Amino acid sequence: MFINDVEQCQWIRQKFETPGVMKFTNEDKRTLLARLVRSMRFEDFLARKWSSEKRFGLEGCEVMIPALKTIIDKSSEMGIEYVIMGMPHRGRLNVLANVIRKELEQIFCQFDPKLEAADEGSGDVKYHLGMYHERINRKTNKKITLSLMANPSHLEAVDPVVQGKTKAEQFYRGDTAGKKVMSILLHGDAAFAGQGVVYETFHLSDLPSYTTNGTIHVVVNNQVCYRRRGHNEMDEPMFTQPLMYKQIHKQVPVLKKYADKLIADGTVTLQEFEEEIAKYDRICEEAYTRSKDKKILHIKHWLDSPWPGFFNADGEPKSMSCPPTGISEELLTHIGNIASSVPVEDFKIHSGLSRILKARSEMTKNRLVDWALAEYMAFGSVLKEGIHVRLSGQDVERGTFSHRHHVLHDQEVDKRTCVPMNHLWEQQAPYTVCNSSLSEYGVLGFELGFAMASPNALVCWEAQFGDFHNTAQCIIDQFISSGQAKWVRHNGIVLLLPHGMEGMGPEHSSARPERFLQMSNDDSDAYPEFTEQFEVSQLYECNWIVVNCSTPANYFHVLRRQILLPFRKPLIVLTPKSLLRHPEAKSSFDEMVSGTTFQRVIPENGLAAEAPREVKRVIFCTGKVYYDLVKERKNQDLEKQVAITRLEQISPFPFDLLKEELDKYPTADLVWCQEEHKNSGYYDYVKPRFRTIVNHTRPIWYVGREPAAAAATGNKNMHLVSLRRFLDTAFNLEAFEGKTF
Ligand SMILES: Cc1ncc(C[n+]2csc(CCOP(=O)(O)OP(=O)(O)O)c2C)c(N)n1
Repeated sequence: MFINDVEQCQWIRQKFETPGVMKFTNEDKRTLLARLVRSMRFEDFLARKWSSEKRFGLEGCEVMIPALKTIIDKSSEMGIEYVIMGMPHRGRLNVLANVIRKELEQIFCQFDPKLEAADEGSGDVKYHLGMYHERINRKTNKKITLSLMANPSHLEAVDPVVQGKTKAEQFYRGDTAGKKVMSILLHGDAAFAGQGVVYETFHLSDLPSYTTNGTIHVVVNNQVCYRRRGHNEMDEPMFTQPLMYKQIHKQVPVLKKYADKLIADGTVTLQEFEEEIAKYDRICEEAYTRSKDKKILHIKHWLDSPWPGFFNADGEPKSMSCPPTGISEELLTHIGNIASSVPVEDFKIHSGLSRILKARSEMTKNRLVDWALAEYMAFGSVLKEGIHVRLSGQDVERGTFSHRHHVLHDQEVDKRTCVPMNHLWEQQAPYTVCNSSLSEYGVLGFELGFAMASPNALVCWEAQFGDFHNTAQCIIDQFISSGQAKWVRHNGIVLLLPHGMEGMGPEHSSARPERFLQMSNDDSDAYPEFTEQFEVSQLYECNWIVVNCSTPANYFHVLRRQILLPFRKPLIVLTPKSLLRHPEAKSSFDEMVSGTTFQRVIPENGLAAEAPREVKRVIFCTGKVYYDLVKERKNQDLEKQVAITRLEQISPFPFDLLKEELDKYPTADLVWCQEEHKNSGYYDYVKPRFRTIVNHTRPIWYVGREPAAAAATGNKNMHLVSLRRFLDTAFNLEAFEGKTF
């Protein structure tokens, strides 16, 4: 091991190399033996009862259990109240049983294939589930909370999630030095060495808004210990490692070795040792008998982050309504004024920034917002309601497109900064805006973990450009899209993904909305029943919400709705780039004041809507292409003939509002127009759903770019030619004449 810090080297010398430092008292030895008994006999018990089940046993490294228990004892002694753990499958049931102390019958009944699941969702295998438990630490007699986080098979993916949750627990307790909450991460040696996310997670350790002030890493190292049964109990390691496994089979188990030693030196008697074994075996047998009485499996009993008080006693949302998201004119003006000012004395900002703040001030006076100001108002208003807001990602403080400027930098005093959002009111929740390290997998995992700790925080992660989210794909697939289905765990994280075809090349263009939509769980073929609660129940049923707002006001509303809903769902927002400065992409306060709401669909409201029977075509679209379409329609003088309706919430699909829109134009042909290539964007998602609404009686024609392998062209001219071509088709009212569908 190479460490170039003298202080750290001295620490290791003192703690590990001082002669006699590893000596145990007799009491320590007896405790160690009793813990080894539990560790080994638990594995033996499972092996006896369920010999043909995969358990990912700990055999060969049983000492992990006493080691973890010692770490926890010592931490409790030093004042730790909460330990958050992440680990792979090997030895996990043993950790649950003997470290966290989950009731054994709850573990054993997971082996019963006949038990029905009581909770919604599709569940997960037992060695992935999480756990939360408050107990008294026997050594210190102090209360300690232990939580093991649910995780997917993907080794090490849970590491940043554990860190994020740990940071959040520290943050909400004001534990700035990490003296009360800590994390322990367990690793296999191969995964620890090979998985890049381990290093992405380490990398966060020195950043103020990400540090957890140190983590204990335990590497289960098969170069030192061994796996008696190979990867799992169904494996035959002799196939590939015959000589090594001949040696392994000859190994005397550590419990026997240690017991023999302690019996020989008189620390325990053989009888005491045998009684300890008999006692634990009896505990297992009794729990096994009790587990037989269980009729139903409750995955909710395996939650690693319960949110006390957020749901009702049955674990249901306290209401089923979308609260109003508009706010008073006075609040809008107040936030607008702070957003345009420098709320501390003697602080010199850059002249370019002065211009931006001046423009904000003008907008506020004129009762207008652009994207940045709408976001300011959304965040600022929820802070007033006591909701912590955290925005994390690369360069988020300034904003990749230099539009946000949430942190002001004094031009004359180095490192002097000011966050006006934290100066809104005397009494407000804190706003955390933090530039992350250059990582997506690690940072998105971290924010997801942060969002898990409390339902009363709006946690947003912004990708520098939307396409970079794919280096965090594992967090999206394994946790965000499916976390609730697998682990009944809600999460309200917001992903802000800059998206749009601006002729900037194959990268930086697409946040790949098609991938999010493909993973959305709403049924394309089922015509839903439009009850009064349709809008909110659709949100409750879905696995995540995907939106692409075309106006700042709608972005404001969707951010507020996210935190005001009585349940939590991940929100994927395709955010704009050029629209950030587009003169038309502004909203009036009128669209944000009390009484206004998020518009899932923005129907045509111009000339075409006045005489719908005269309309020849309805173009449905989402996001930025709307502005290109409106301009082109005006150029071609087709405002009476062509209606343009915007889909703002793409998933869950607003069947109800689109049905109204389709019914309104019974004789028009229907077009879906997108700027993305045909095999990307939204088309594959919206097409079957539109067809379901019209019961397959009317076609929905495609207008947009051809299918392509790369997300966008690298040639600016080709970009403009293809834009011209599809705009021409969109307004060619004969384009689909005589075509069959
Ligand atoms: C990201 C990922 N890739 C591959 C696998 C498949 N896999 C499961 S266990 C394992 C070996 C892990 O070895 P090690 O980290 O040394 O842990 P051990 O099982 O030896 O305790 C592999 C490759 C996985 N679960 N996750």
